[in-house]
Amino acid sequence: MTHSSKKDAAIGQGGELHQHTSSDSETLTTQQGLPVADDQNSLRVGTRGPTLLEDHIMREKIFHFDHERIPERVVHARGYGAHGYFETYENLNDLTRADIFQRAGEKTPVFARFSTVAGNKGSADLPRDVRGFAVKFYTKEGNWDLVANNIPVFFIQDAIKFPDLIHAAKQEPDRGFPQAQTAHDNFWDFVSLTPESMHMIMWIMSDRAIPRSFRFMEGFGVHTFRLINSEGKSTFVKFHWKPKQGLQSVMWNEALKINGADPDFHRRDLWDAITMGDYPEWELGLQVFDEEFAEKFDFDVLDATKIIPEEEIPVKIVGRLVLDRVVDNFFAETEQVAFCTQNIVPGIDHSDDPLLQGRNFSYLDTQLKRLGSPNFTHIPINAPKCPMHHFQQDGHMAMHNPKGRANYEPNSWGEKGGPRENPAKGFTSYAAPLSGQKARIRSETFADHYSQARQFYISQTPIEQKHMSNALIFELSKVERKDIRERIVSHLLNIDDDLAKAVARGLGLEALPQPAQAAKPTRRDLKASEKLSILKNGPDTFKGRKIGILMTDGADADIYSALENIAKSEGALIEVIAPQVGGVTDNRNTKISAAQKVDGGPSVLYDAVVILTSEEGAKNLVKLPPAKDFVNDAFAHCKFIGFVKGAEPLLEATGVAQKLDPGCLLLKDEESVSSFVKTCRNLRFWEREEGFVES
Ligand code: HDE
Repeated sequence: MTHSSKKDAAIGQGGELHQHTSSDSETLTTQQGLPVADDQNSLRVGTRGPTLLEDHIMREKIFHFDHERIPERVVHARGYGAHGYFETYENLNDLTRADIFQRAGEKTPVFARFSTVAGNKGSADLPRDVRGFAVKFYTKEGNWDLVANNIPVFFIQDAIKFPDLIHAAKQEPDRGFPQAQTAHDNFWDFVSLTPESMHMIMWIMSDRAIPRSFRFMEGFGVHTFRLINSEGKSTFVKFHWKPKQGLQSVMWNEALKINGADPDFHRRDLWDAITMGDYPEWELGLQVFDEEFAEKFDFDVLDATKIIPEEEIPVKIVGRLVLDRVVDNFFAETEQVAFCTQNIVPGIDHSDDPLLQGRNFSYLDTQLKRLGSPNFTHIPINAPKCPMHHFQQDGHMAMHNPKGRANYEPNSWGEKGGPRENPAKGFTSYAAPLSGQKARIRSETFADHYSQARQFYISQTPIEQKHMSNALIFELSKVERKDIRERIVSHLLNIDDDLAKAVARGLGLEALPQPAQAAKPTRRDLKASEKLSILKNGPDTFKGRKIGILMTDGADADIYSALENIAKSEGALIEVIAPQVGGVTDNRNTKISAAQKVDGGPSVLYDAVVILTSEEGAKNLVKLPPAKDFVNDAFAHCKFIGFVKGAEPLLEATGVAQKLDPGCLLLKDEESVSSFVKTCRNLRFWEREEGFVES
């Protein structure tokens, strides 16, 4: 659409002056296609009289507006999506007949949506929460939805507990708050009475629950699924997504501040990365195992509160997901996309995991409520991209309606009678032999709730362990009832003594409670698993990360251009923060525009920072509290700080000059800038963390 800049002043029917733009764009119409002459004034009697009910143009416009909202998702309401493709690395026909895995190099279109779980649609991006990682593959044999999370286990073992879990996690029903957080009595009350949640509690109290962005987190299908090959042979599988960008999280104090500074931090990050051509990628990994392994494994592979350590079953990488296109319209795509765990394709099948079985009911059911019609598959984002032929018909908003006389099967209309079933090509469920009594029971093999929780804890680095105890102390300090706090500590005693003691100390408990009674002997000491730690699996590059450069007039032009070039060759971004968004003039009299005014670009929005000021400029920044916060926060959040000599007045005023450490690097020439950017690959200077003593 083109817009001419020619503006005309016109007198509306009511006599008031308004501006309109004359252009060669299309004529504005109503939904019925009626050309609109005046979109500024409703139809009324006289210049100041009542509006007429007859004004169908105004009524249509307001009627439509009144109905713009659809119900938000009951969980995972806040999310952000993007388009891309999945590229198959190799033919997997020995494992599965799924069409998507047959041809190396083939690309299948996908739509992915990332989300938080507990918060409402308008909440912030960085609460402590699980992240959804849902991918719809538009395969040639139907849509396959891998509706995953960024944590490989779940809180509960049986779907019947899901409404209780979610009620407890979301706002308390009388007061309607707190929003988007689990730091309240109801959540901790429920989990303290649900020991099976303890493994998941370890994960959500870790930094996994505050990812740096969607691009830097893993995804997990959680349940065991089945792969079926063309001979009908079944192999169990767990699905993994591994980010090519490496794992990264933020610190809790940082997350709290990011939510204020930029509640859209994660969605903006995804949007920016894709629109700048830095397409995020994940590799799809499979953990495949047979019945024999399932039998001898320490835990039940149908129990969604358990993982299979990668050391026991390595992850086989079979393809990659690339997100390379942002949405054209948030509502049409991200909001209306409907993932259903029941959407599987020939060659993939469900297992008997009771959580998965419940999900298979819930997703279809919830889409009907949310999208209002069983025809939600007619919405383009949900429609398969392969041919579809069926006899389902009518219903609200039916968009694809069959032609011809036959709308049932079998029929004897010959070729005109429409599609026929195809036993050779069609989906068949794996013929698992089953028997048993009908009863509401849970298998004994689901009973050990603590061993893997402990395994997760001991697999973390000391810094990560400290973040976990701090997270528990933070959350439980928001819990009003002491008995609930104590009940959690009694579970922690079944996981790790030091953790339980640290949390009890942090809560000011006078004495340790008795360990929680456990159905199974606790503390089976499992081997630590390297893959469970974020810090042990960080990136070896600073690619895709962002350096915030706090600049003033008179800044050193050479250092700036070195930063610009070296960051670019690393694949990292720089962003200038200045006292005014108009920018600064460097010491060569060149104007450098700023992306942020200093109070709009706090250091929490960057992975590393540089203080690039003249001495005069630094003295002026001392008078701006947000400039001091910029430095103080960067230091407190263990970020690498590059600075020039001129920055000293600001470093002194913040007290950072007095505690400079190897994470603070003086930038004086191209070489020092280069080693600063290389150092940034470590992401944080953790040794600085306040009160942290390496054990
Ligand atoms: Fe979901 N979940 N869930 N969930 N879930 C939904 O479906 C449900 C579970 C997950 O971006 C809902 O369309 C039950 C595990 C994601 O649109 C709903 C149970 C995992 C998304 C629902 C679970 C997930 C949802 C709400 C326990 C990780 C967002 C809106 C039995 C493997 C998808 C919707 C998107 C969404 C039910 C547990 C992942 C109500 C009953 C485990 C990523 O159907």
